[in-house]
Amino acid sequence: MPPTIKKVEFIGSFPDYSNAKIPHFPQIAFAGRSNVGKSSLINRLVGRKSIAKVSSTPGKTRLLNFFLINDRYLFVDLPGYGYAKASKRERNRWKPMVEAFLSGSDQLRGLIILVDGRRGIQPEEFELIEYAEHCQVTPAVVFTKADKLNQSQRAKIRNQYSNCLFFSSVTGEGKKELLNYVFELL
Ligand SMILES: Nc1nc2c(ncn2[C@@H]2O[C@H](COP(=O)(O)OP(=O)(O)O)[C@@H](O)[C@H]2O)c(=O)[nH]1
Ligand SMILES: [Mg+2]
Repeated sequence: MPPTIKKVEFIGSFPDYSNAKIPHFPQIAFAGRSNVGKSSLINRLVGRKSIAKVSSTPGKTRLLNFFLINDRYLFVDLPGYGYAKASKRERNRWKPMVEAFLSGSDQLRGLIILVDGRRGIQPEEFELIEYAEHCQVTPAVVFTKADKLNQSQRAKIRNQYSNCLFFSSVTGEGKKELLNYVFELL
């Protein structure tokens, strides 16, 4: 039977994983450049229109956002990076915050790294993949905004990354596959 998300509850936004209010459940984290479509993907994945705020100001979400799924898993929306207008201080804060979470959480089962298919994987994403592996967290890359990709763009990505996943929050493409993948990790 395909996995379904029946219940979603926003737990809160925290700067780290040490907060007592965060229940101890297996976690899947979502990371990506600002504006990559992370909030839209989470909303689409859990079947809620705006549980993860689709921000009109990219880079606004600067904390770790925790969502309780089906009373037994946590989805963690990590802060976006690469926002051009972010202050230097903000930019410098992102890396230690995310790395502290990746290395410090004993509940993390996987890191989903979102990449805009039109931009491709950049140095920041390669670094994230390496850091996740270093922390024994399984990384996976999902190419977002698939509805904007033509056949040749898709073919190029497929040739480079044989088991890549395409996702569109507009058409719902890739939702089933990503849910299957996430529940396998959990
Ligand atoms: N065409 C298309 N646009 C998308 C998709 N996902 C997000 N967007 C748009 O991209 C912008 C950023 O989306 P958002 O989810 O806020 O990105 P975030 O900053 O990564 O959380 C918004 O204008 C969305 O409407 C998608 O799958 N297809
Ligand atoms: Mg967002």
